[in-house]
Amino acid sequence: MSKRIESFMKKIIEKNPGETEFHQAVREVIESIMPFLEKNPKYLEAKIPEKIVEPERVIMFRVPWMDDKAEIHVNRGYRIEMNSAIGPYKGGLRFHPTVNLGILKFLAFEQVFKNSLTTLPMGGGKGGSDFDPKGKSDNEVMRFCQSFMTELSRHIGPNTDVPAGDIGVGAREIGYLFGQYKRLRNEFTGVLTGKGINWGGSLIRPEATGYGAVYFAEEMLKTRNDSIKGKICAVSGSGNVAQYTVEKVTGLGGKAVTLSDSGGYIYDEKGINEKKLAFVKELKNVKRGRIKEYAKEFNCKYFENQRPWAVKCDVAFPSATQNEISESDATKLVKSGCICVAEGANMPTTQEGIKIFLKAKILYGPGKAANAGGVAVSGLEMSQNSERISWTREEVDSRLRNIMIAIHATCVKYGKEGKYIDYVKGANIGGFIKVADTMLDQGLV
Ligand code: NDP
Ligand code: 2IT
Repeated sequence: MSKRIESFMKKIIEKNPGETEFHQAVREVIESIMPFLEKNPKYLEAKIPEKIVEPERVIMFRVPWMDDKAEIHVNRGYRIEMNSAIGPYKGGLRFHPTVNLGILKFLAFEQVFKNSLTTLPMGGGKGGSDFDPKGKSDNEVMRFCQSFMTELSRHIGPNTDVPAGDIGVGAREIGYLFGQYKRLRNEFTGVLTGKGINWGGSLIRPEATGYGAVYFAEEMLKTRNDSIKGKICAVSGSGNVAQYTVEKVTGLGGKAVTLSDSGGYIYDEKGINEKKLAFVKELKNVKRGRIKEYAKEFNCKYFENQRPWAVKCDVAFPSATQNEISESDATKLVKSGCICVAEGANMPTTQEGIKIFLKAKILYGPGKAANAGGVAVSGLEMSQNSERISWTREEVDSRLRNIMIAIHATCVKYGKEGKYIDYVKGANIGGFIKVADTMLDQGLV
């Protein structure tokens, strides 16, 4: 590996101690764009790589709240405002006990490239808290969201920073957060995306990440004259992204056979059809139960504390969390005949796992390209809010599809190596150029 990469990474590690996920995300990008940077020294001279890894601003704050028994709890809240070159900071909020600065910085960093790829004018950001919504009542979640927004509200705005959902933040949480923002500011604006349909939300936003990941897989398969139709698909997670991935896979004639949560995975050989998916939506979004209950309901296998990558599949859609595909999982997938991986989650594959996919020359679509559909439709929600109008499902879905096709084309443009398309390189260079050129245009900021 080039000396320049190693000395760059050494500084990153020294300056951001212990932030292993952030180091991992930066390394992936810097390794794949360095040959391009060396051919285009203007970016190196202007120190764009050094600037792009340094958040414009990091906000960290106390979030005190009271549970139903009047006991007081204190969580930590964050917002990473990473890069605003091409538009307001944009990116989700994650509520999960594992949340820390390093994880949110990796997510904010990836978001900058992802948002650039969408073709829409959005900068990158990410935020959240180490709050665990599991086992909390609706009232507890509401009080937490109100306290979180009380501080966050002074840092965000429809033209400044526009948060949305991520792990542990869905329709319910966005509602509570929006209500509190409106109350504090006395303003009805598009300050958050993923809003309810009655109060400024966009049709297709709930579906967008999952549908987009499947559209992206379809584009990848098309390069080999193939399609999702008839494909056995392994999906991990059972939240927002996983649910709508399964819905679109089924809609396009594929067969989704797995779903998971932090307890384990279910394997339904017959396929997760529409009726079974309706059960999952009710189980996860309303009852907030465990995926294990699916196995009982539909009499299929449940594997405790395991991930679904040992199952024989043609296409894999990791849609739970970071680093859920290890080197040995990747090896299993390739050996069992998996030809395509489209990442619904952010950075679900370890660096060693990615090397296995690239070496095997399977179709590997990294998260910042494959899961960009969610934030893309968030961008469309912002446009509709600005105009105070709402588009039909068909209009939004067709824009989403065209955006995923455009992202795929960008990956091909910058990632083609002979007959093979390196989507990692394509997404990283494609995402970088627009942001870097804009940073050059805007001077030393
Ligand atoms: P949800 O909270 O709706 O669902 C998350 C799912 O992943 C749950 O099934 C959860 O299981 C599982 N999960 C979370 N953490 C872990 C873990 N440490 N180990 C095992 N399973 C875990 O989140 P989303 O579906 O919104 O997000 C899933 C992924 O997609 C994340 O990586 C997110 O960053 C990414 N993403 C989301 C977008 C969106 O629009 N929502 C857009 C782009 C990417 P359990 O309930 O047991 O915790
Ligand atoms: O990782 C992501 O792209 C998201 N969680 C969605 C962000 C958004 O602003 O819709």
